[in-house]
Amino acid sequence: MPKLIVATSNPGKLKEMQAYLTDSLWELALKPAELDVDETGNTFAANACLKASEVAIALNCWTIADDSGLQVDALDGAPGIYSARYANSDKERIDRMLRELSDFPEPAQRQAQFVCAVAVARPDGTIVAQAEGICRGEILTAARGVDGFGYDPIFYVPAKQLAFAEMSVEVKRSISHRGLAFVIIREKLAMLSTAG
Ligand code: ITT
Repeated sequence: MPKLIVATSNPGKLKEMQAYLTDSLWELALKPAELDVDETGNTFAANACLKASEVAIALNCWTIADDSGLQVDALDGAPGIYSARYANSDKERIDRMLRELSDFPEPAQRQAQFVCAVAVARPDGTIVAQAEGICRGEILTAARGVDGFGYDPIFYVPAKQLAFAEMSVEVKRSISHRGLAFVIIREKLAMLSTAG
């Protein structure tokens, strides 16, 4: 079974990525914590490619990376690729988001989407697979639920009538940005596993 490095330092993301890659014919391994990549790209896809490529070269291993974030319509798409840098902790990021939307109380004014770009690099750093997933929803006026990570307690999906943090792992996977991106990337990884 070929080895695949999962290039993330975010424990919540890591848990989902590992769950989505079980039975994928790849043996998963973690990126060393000290190996960090500067996210200098202008898009989710560019940053996912940078992370996958640089970690692949550093370790000489097949690598998968995810770049994701929240785009809020009323904030012209912010924080977007800067979602991790929006504040210093999940709680502070959520508090800042609720503060910035305090003048927009109606659900119609709080429309948003999560985006996830995934990239797979060969050991020489060449990108060999990419996928993107989007999940539309709205930003709640107060946190709800205890599951998930990051912005999950304030991201509500009307189709499920639940916040991400109120969903089971299976339900979040079936509709989330990351779940959708991984449906595509799993298919590509299945084809690549024979070449690994
Ligand atoms: P790596 O780059 O090491 O993977 P990171 O946390 O820096 O970890 P990103 O740059 O992609 O990752 O930033 C994504 C931000 O969006 C971060 O604050 C996440 O917590 C948040 N995020 C991404 N997917 C999410 C999800 O499914 N639910 C809640 N928050 C999410």
